[in-house]
Amino acid sequence: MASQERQGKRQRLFVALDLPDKIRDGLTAWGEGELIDPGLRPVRPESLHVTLVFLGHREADEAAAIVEAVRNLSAPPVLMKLEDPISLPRRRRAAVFALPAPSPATTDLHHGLVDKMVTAGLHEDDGRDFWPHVTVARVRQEGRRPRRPTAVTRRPGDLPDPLKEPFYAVRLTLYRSELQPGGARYVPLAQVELS
Ligand code: 2AM
Repeated sequence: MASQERQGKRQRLFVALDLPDKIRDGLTAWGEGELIDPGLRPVRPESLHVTLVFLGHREADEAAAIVEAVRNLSAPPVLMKLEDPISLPRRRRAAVFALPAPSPATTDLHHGLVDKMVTAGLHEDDGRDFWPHVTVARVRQEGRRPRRPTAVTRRPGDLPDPLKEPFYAVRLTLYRSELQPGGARYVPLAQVELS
């Protein structure tokens, strides 16, 4: 899949807010103590982000137009904060652990970005509610058919207080997601500093 995508075929794209290094480092240190259940696959430090718009699999010409559109964006700094981890889906066995990131500025940015992309013919709004969050770990699958998430007995504990202080997201990045055996790798294609 990844090599096919690199050969100019379809690319899996999304736009995200990047977290400041201090927050990424803090989350990484927290994860080293808390994301330790063998059933968990912690997200790589460089892959921690808040997805703003998921664009799905796109042809090379569309991807080029999206890169151009993102390069021409400008956005003010975005204030956000993180909350203690929750698991999803809510009433079934955990498949992912994520930190809610409630932030009116992020929600405004999401809607503004969706409007621009839709107007430019680069995206179709799926109408789903936007839920800003940082995914910190995915749960390994077990069994063959049906596959289901491994039971996680050592659930991640709460964040330390300094990681729950508000902070500004540093940039907006268009990523290509390359699916690999060890987990997805995200390649930045266009970046906009928020200032
Ligand atoms: P997640 O963190 O909630 O899993 C790359 O896969 C990024 O795009 C991830 O942040 C992921 O969100 C998000 N993503 C993947 N599929 C998506 C979908 N169908 N709708 C919205 N976001 C999606």
